[in-house]
Amino acid sequence: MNWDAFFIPYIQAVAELKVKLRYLRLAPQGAGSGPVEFVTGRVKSRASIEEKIVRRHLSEDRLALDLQDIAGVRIMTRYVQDIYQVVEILRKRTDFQILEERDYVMNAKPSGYRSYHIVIEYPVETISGERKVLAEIQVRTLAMNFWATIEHDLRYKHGGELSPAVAEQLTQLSDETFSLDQKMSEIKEEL
Ligand code: 0O2
Ligand code: 0O2
Repeated sequence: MNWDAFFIPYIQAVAELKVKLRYLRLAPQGAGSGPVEFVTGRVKSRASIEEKIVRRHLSEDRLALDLQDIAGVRIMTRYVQDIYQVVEILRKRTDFQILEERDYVMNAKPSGYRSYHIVIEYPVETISGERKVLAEIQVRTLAMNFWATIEHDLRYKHGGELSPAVAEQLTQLSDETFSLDQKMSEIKEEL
């Protein structure tokens, strides 16, 4: 497997999507701020891909089809309602095609994880012509990002597994974080 060549279209896709999606920080009228606070992106590491190949029994020549998040972009919003505004905006775009949507905002994962996931097919112009790659866009509030970042860090530092007691604590903290998000939304709606 030539990993350097494999990664090229994904590196390009992440770089392009970051530049394009960062414009959502601007308000539609061009003044003030839009629904987005900040945008980050990454190409999945080779080690992380190899770990997934083993865990999910994937075949190397089907990776581009079976792994939807080799290219990953994250859009952070301030309020919960802004997530849905961003999703609406993304649905109207013509520079990529949405293949799948997963709402883990209203349907949190058992861990407590919340985020809106959109899998897209994004065309990149390569030396050998157009190549469509899959990319995953995660849309979440700052609070959801705070929780997911810490939880991911703790889990990673403990070999991917947390004790049931710690996992339970984190799930409870996710509920508290979401309650904070909902209170902030209410204040915004009231003003
Ligand atoms: P700005 O306008 O200063 O925020 P790059 O593509 O090189 O710019 P890099 O190093 O690849 O960025 O990292 P990544 O993870 O894609 O994105 C990092 C961006 O997220 C940086 O923005 C950070 O400033 C921004 N960021 C991270 N945490 C926060 C946060 O809590 N609030 C805000 N507003 N931004 C955050 P840039 O690129 O420096 O642009
Ligand atoms: P990383 O390090 O973020 O790249 P699977 O990929 O099998 O776990 P599925 O259904 O294929 O699950 O994809 P899903 O659940 O739509 O998206 C998986 C990604 O969502 C993860 O990528 C994380 O980024 C995020 N995610 C999902 N569940 C959790 C969770 O409980 N905690 C945190 N912190 N993030 C979560 P990766 O590949 O696991 O990791």
